[in-house]
Amino acid sequence: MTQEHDPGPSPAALEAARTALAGARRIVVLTGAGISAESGIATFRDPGGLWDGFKAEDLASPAAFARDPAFVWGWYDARRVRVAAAKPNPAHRALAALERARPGAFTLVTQNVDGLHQRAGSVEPIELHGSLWLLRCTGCGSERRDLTAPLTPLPPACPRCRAIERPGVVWFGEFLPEEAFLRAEAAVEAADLVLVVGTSNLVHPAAGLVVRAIERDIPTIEVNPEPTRYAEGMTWALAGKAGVVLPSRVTDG
Ligand code: BJW
Ligand code: ZN
Repeated sequence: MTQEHDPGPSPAALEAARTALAGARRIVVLTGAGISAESGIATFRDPGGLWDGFKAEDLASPAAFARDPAFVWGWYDARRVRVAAAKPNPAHRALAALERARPGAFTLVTQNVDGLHQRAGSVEPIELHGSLWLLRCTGCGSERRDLTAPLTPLPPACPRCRAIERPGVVWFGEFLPEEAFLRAEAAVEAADLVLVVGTSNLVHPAAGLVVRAIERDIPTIEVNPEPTRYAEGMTWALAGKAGVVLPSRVTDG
C-alpha cells in the first residue's frame, strides 16, 4: 500500500491513545530519525536515507573515522549544513507543548543528534547518541559546542592540544553517555506511559528501552508510518507520520 492511500490509524485507536496520554502521570517519549523526516532530514535506514548506498559501518564507526577521518568528517559537516537550514516540524513542536503542559512529569529521550527538539522548545532532552553540534578531541577528550555550519572541510584541531576533533556522536561499538542512558532507563522504570516516535527500534541499547516498557505492561504508543518489530507488542501502533498524528490527534488532550 502506498503512503498516499494509507488511511492512517483508526479514529478509535487515535482517540484511545489520546485519552491514555491525557490521563498519564509520568510520560516518557522516545524519538528517532523519523520525527525529523518532515523537516527534510533523511532517516538512516529508509530508502533514500542517509545510508542508502553506504554501509552504516563505513561511516558511523570508530574504525571508519580512523581509516578516513576526512571522509567521515565531511559527511557530518554536510549533515550540519542540512540541519542548520531545516526547521523543527509540528511533531517536534507538539512534544515541546506536551512538555510545557506536564512540568516535571515528562521526559523526552532522543536518539537524534540534530538538535531540532531543542529548537522547537524542548528543554534538555536526553540525547542518547550525542549531538552533531558537539566536537570531541581524539587526544585530550575535551568537548566543545560549535553551531557553525559548514565548519571546516577537514576535522578541526583541538584548541587545547591540537589533536584532531571528531563529531560528538555515539558510533557503533561505542558506549552511550552513561549518565544519559541511566536517566533514560530510570524514566522508563517510573513511567506510566511510553510514546515511541519515528524509530525503527533496530539499534541497541535504545531499543531495549522500548522492550522494557512493553515488559512493564504499561500503555505504549508507537507513531510510525511503517509498523516496527515491536508494533504488535504496543498498546496502540498508530500508522502515520509524526507531523500529522502527534499535533492534531494525540498530544492535544
Ligand atoms: C517516520 C517518518 C515520519 C519515517 N514520522 N516516523 C544487542 C543486539 C544486537 C546488537 C547490539 C546489541 N547491543 C548493542 C549492539 C550493537 C549495536 C547495535 O545496536 N547494532 C544493531 C544495528 C544490530 N549498538 C551499538 O554499537 C551501540 N553501542 C553499544 O551497544 O555499546 C556497548 C558495546 C560496546 C562495545 C561492544 C559491544 C557493545 C551504539 C549505537 C550507536 C548508534 N549510532 C547511530 C549514529 C549516531 C551518529 C549519527 O547520527 O551519525 O545512531 S546509528 C543510527 O541509528 C543513529 C540513530 O540514532 C540510530 C537509530 O536509528 P533510528 O532513529 O531508529 O532511524 P532509522 O532510519 O533506523 O528509522 C527511522 C524510522 O522512522 C523508520 O521506522 C521509519 O518508518 C520512520 N519514519 N518517516 C514518523 N514522517
Ligand atoms: Zn585536545
